[in-house]
Amino acid sequence: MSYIIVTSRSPYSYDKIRGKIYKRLNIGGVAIVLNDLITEEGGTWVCWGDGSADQDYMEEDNGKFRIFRVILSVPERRGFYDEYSNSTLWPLFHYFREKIQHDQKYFRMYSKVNSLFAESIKRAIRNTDEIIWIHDYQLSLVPGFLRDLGVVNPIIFTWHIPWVSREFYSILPERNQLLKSISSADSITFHTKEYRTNFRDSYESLIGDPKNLDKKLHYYPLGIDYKSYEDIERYRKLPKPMERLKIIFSIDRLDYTKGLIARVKAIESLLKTNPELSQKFMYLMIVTPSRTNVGQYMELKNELEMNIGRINGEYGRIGWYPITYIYRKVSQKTLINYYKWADIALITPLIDGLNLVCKEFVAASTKGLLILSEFAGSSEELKEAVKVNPNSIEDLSSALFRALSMPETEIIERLSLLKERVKRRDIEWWARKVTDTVKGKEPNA
Ligand code: GDG
Repeated sequence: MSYIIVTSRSPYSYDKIRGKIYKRLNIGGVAIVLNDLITEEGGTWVCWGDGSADQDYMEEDNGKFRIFRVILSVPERRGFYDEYSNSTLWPLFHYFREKIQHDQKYFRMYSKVNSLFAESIKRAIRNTDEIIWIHDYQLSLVPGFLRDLGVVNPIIFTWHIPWVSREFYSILPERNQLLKSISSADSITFHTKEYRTNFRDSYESLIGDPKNLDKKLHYYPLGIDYKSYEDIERYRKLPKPMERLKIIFSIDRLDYTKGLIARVKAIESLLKTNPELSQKFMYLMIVTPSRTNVGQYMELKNELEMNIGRINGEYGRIGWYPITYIYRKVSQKTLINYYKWADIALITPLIDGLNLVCKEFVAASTKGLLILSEFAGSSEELKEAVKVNPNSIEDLSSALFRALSMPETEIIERLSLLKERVKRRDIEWWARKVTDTVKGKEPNA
């Protein structure tokens, strides 16, 4: 069964630096399994060619599969990606009403770019059995454009972020266009039951009877490549001065949905109410640069760093700071090493479609405790984590206090139950579940 995978991000790009061409790999998370699937089954990957030399590789055959790249102009990139995708849809689908920006001209650009994707997909189709698998909120109008172009192939549309309640969704001026397009796919998959229900309710209140939709709507939480986290040995020992400290760890993209400010304030509150914990732990906070062209993200960086500076200034001692903050991307090997070092993973998004970091920590750790936000999509599955309301600094701080004094036997018991579930529902399980939803389906007449 051959596939046409459609994602906004490419599996790899080409950059030209001082006259030489370099290949840049973008593989991570979902892209790994999509790469495996298409390498095994064959097909075409349609994506945005964002590398500086990608225009020379618009239609490439790498021997395993083909890549068709959509090349965008600077205004197209801005309207499609920075503005409508990341300044309208992203805050809307994460309930950040005050951050939603809207401008018709950016929607027109988003729509134009989605139609460019649809045209590229149509050129890629070699027969009507090929399964077209489209991913995420940047490409919500693609299924509708494909049907308008007369494409009859089975289409799967996977939504990776939350789907909000019908009242909140109704804020979006283009609410009907998105719903109609997505529902022209043959299978629509979400990470949780709640997002599926919200989509159905939105459809019912804005478009009409959702009866015909019911058999198309599914929810399968995304899994991880479990073995790649479990099998890697810890390659560096904990540095000597850190050995006597409990390590609290987190890694997130710099994003206002991730609850970063409340988290550092919880560290402050923990030290304020429990001064005896001074010099007993270290919070290793890795924050990865993200969407640096969007103004709101840079404001958040300033606010976060001001808070960290203030807290370290107030509670630090010679040779010890409560928060070790790193603002840069780390290698996969280093990340797995940090997961293995950690006594506590503090994963507390205000809202998250799923959150893969908590699953990766569970796979890599042999001793750690997971503190997880109730509002992460993965919270439903990861029952043995210590659950917190990330909006309450008191709740976060008392969960940390409890975690720091939890008996080792309880931590290990929780971890082994979590491991069992994350291992069983891994990324292959997810891909199989999702693709099975259209297997054996006739092309649309
Ligand atoms: C969206 C949804 C949903 C991060 N920094 C580094 C690094 N990472 C890796 C993590 C993890 C991935 O990036 C982040 O995934 P999350 O799921 O935690 O969050 P989002 O990026 O917001 O993803 C989310 C996801 O889509 C998938 O559907 O779960 O809810 O928001 O894999 O490990 N990896 C390395 N260095 C870094 O600096 N190596």
